[in-house]
Amino acid sequence: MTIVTCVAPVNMAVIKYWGKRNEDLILPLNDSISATFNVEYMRAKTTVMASPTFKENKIWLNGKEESFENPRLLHCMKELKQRAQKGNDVINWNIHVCSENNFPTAAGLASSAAGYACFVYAVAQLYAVEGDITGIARKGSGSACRSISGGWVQWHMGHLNDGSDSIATQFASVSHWTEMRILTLVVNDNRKKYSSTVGMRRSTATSSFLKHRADSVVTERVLNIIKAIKEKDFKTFAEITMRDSNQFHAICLDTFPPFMYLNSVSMTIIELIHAYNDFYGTPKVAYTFDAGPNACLFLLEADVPEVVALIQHIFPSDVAPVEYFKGIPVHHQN
Ligand code: 2P0
Repeated sequence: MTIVTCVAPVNMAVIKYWGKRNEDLILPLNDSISATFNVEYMRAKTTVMASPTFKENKIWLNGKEESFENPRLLHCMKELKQRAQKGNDVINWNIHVCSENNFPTAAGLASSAAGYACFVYAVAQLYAVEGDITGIARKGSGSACRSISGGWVQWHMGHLNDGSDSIATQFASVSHWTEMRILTLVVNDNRKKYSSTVGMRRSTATSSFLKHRADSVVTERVLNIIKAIKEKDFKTFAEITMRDSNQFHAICLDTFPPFMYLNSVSMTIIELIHAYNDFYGTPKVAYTFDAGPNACLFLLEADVPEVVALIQHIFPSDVAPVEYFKGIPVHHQN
């Protein structure tokens, strides 16, 4: 028997991926940019065992057995086997996979990203796959390609029909902006009503705002936010991050029929952050929300104590909108 265990971090997009131009290959309508969390705080952990005695492939997610006959899982397996080192017997053995997250699954906290990144990374180790594997992780879940590298990552939409240039690359390392912190505010850890896959399919089919975003907005934003991150220009970074989150949620409302991931607590957080930034006359905190009501706040280390105190004052524990609350340095380990 051969066993490999890996951990992969959650990533949080500051320029959002929303909409595909090819559903089978999971090719996005636009580039996206993300920060990778510290793997000690929010991560998936996956153990893959391969044995010639296993009669079939099996997978358990957070202790519950799930079907291995999942087209995305099978797609990743097929590619990993094609890329495996020749003469490696392990690829002919069945595998058992156990994966668990240390944060709410499917509550808009990028659980599928960390999960697929970890699965692909672990099986790639088992099969001694060399070279880029972000394109394989992408076929499990689009955003998973951004959880293979640490630090600050760009997922290039690519332009080739076969998707071979739709990969993720790191453009700034973990140690580049050491003062950066992320606070995660868990407003609600229920499973979301509309999965990202279904939501973005509906938006792609019905939202003219999404088309405008992909054609005329994102390219410039990507260039500007990369420059801001490289220059540690928090003001520009914060403004682009908040605008891009807002545009993504506006597209959800522009979808027909519309849907909304934010709730009233999310909206209160948005108003609070703008009031706080207005008080200082400059952005001190940037919010961003994925496909759920939970907030991610980006801020600099020196401002963490005051912002934590403010959040705890506005949302006292009896209301408890904040269940998971930690200063998270942007960081990554394999
Ligand atoms: C992102 N999200 O950039 C955006 C922002 C959610 C909102 O990537 O269909 O779970 O598996 O490719 O990767 C969630 O999308 O969707 C996502 P699929 P995925 O992080």
